Amino acid sequence: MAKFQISRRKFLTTASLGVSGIVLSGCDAFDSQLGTGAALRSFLESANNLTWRAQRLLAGHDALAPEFTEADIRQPQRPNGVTAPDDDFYKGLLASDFADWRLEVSGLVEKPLSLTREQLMNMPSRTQITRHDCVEGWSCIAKWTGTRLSLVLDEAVVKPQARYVMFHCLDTIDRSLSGDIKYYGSIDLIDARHPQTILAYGLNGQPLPVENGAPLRVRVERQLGYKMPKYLYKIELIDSFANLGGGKGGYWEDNGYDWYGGI
Ligand SMILES: Nc1nc2c(c(=O)[nH]1)N[C@H]1C(S)=C(S)[C@@H](COP(=O)(O)O)O[C@H]1N2
Ligand SMILES: [Mo]
Repeated sequence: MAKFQISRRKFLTTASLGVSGIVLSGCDAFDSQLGTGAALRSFLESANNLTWRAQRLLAGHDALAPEFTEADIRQPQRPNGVTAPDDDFYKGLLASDFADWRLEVSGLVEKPLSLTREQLMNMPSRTQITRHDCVEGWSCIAKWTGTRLSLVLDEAVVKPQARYVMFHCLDTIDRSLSGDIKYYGSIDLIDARHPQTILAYGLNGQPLPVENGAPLRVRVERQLGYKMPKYLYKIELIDSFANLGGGKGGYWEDNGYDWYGGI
């Protein structure tokens, strides 16, 4: 991925939303404060219990998640979930440095797309230093570079009846008797068009590593880590997710997590 370039865009700084007032510098900064019953934990849990609608009312559609500075990046992004897909198809793509990988955009669009990594990287990029909060109770600040999802959606021309963006991934997250399940997840079009929602191919100034989702992963900065699929290969515009998987909109949602994982 010789063409990767570090964007020189200015970083936005805002502390207007999120767990404001709590300064975190590394991935483990949360841990000591997250024992059961700890004040921070119950604060986070109640914040997470705010409904999707309530967060939208309080924060507005386009309110930005806090952004940080280079100095706040203290360690590599902690890999979590699947970190080395053992799917043959993925391994084949990786072996040729993703030359044959494509991002497919399909479903309720006027113009289905099939984009190479190069085409995505040639679109205007956005770089943001943000904090990743995992539902398991750790956080990590890192610098992400990618293409705004809204630019890709504009290119595909979303049909008016579309309501959600479904992300399909290349990694098998679960092997059950009824078959292998690949990671998947969805967001609505408001979050999809949010200025900080990007399809990231760069992490901390380097090509996105395999453990963090190479060649492409989603960043949805106002939600928890499980809402940001790695190993992305297909974006599907849909009007309902009732008939996909367990019907709750994503792998973790089908296993009990909230569909709106607001922070
Ligand atoms: N495809 C895929 N995406 C995924 C996961 C996964 O297992 N597979 N795990 C999720 C969870 S729970 C978290 S916290 C983040 C971890 O991203 P990281 O490995 O870059 O820290 O990815 C999310 N996206
Ligand atoms: Mo997570």
